[in-house]
Amino acid sequence: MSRLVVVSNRVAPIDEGKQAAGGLAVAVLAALKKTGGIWFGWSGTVVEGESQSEPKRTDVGRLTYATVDLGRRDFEEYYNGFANQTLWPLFHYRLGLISVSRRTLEGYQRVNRYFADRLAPLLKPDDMVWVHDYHLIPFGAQLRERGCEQRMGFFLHTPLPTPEVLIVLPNHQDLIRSLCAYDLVGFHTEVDLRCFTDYIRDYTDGEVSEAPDGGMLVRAFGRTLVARAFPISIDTANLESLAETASRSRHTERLKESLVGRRLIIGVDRLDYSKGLPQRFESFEHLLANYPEHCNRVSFLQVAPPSREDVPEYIAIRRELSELSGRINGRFAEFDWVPIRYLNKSFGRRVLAGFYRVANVGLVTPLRDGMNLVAKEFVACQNPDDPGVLVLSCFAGAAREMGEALIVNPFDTESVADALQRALTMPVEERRERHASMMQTLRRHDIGWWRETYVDALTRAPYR
Ligand code: GDG
Repeated sequence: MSRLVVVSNRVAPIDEGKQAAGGLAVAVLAALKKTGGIWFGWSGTVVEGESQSEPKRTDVGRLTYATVDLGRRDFEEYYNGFANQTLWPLFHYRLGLISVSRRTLEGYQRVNRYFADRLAPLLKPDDMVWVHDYHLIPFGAQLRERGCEQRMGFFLHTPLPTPEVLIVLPNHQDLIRSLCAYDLVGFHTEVDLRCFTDYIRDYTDGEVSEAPDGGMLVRAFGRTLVARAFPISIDTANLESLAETASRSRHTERLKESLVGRRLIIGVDRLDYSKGLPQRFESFEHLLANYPEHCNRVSFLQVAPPSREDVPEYIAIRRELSELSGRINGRFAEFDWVPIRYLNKSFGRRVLAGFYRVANVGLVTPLRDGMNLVAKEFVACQNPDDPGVLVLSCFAGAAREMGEALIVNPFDTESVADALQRALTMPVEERRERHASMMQTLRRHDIGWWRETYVDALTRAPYR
């Protein structure tokens, strides 16, 4: 069996006790544990001066972590700059938030070259290389330039926007050309896949046809590759049992006691403007204003650990949310009840599982999201006899698989309030039915299924 070499911007902390927050880290670790191999990427350390470290290798069982440090300028231009101030907002349809500069683009390309320089000597001819996410789109092409002919796959964890949005990027052609250096390009949904093939048809000389084993065969820029949707998922069985035991934990008990019989709505998100948090707070405000019977009867717990704290837009959204929660709490709070419990901190995986289990409603309303694992985690953690209701944005990739959730438009905050009202008053039979049906999907398509279908497809490369 070929060795799997996974490449991602950030390699999750080696100490598993330190819980990695973020869907990519959880999924990648699950994939590598099964097969063994190398996980290559940034260590998370920023050093003064240039990026020039040699990979630091740590072996844990059959898995080798190989990490390199980033110099301060590269961290600013590649990570904070092009990745998180250009590609992230663009891929999430936030054109008003993007900044475009040659300096950060050069930083992005420089770091992709640096990573390729450091990984190429570690590769064996039969390795399969699996590259993750928007930070590293040109990475495969860089490896090819260094003579690497291994099978190479890429998976995009964000949405891919329509060509009309993508072409806002000055180097859009280079970016798509470098995607075509891979043998297999994976997206979360058929919608993202269609955006890719539309671009190939409309903006290149390339051709697109059905691939015999699933997905689309793309011939473009002198290469042949398969592009296909692989909806990412969660470790369903593991979360089910985690939530079952966590329901009796001290944290869960404390949360229940603090509610003194009130219902609970929960949201869990990295603090990111793509997650629709201001609109979500306003939706909850509409619930209290339009359905006053919920005042002092329902609490909303929003867990939002800060992320990308050096990027100005993230500082701004944090300030906005503090003000908004303060204003709404000021308007509705009673001496014995605070409507919104807004927490800028993270919790352990087990604690979160217990919190999901206690909640009556999971409120997952991103304005745009590649998949959204929280939606799936919330469902997996419910008590099947008395499950909570998922209220889910139609703009999350997860909505395409979880049609039994209450699907909402997060921009339409009054109708989100109506959905919350429906969720809070839904009879138990209907809750059970919707939950059972979503669980069927999550058991069939769990993280193991995602890894295996992707790796299987990559094993069949090269495509001709
Ligand atoms: C990207 C894409 C795509 C969150 N807070 C805590 C915590 N988390 C965990 C959640 C979940 C993960 O982080 C977040 O995953 P999401 O999928 O919801 O969102 P992104 O971080 O934006 O992930 C997304 C994903 O990649 C995978 O491809 O679905 O669309 O944007 O697992 O539980 N975990 C812990 N404490 C927290 O406080 N332990």
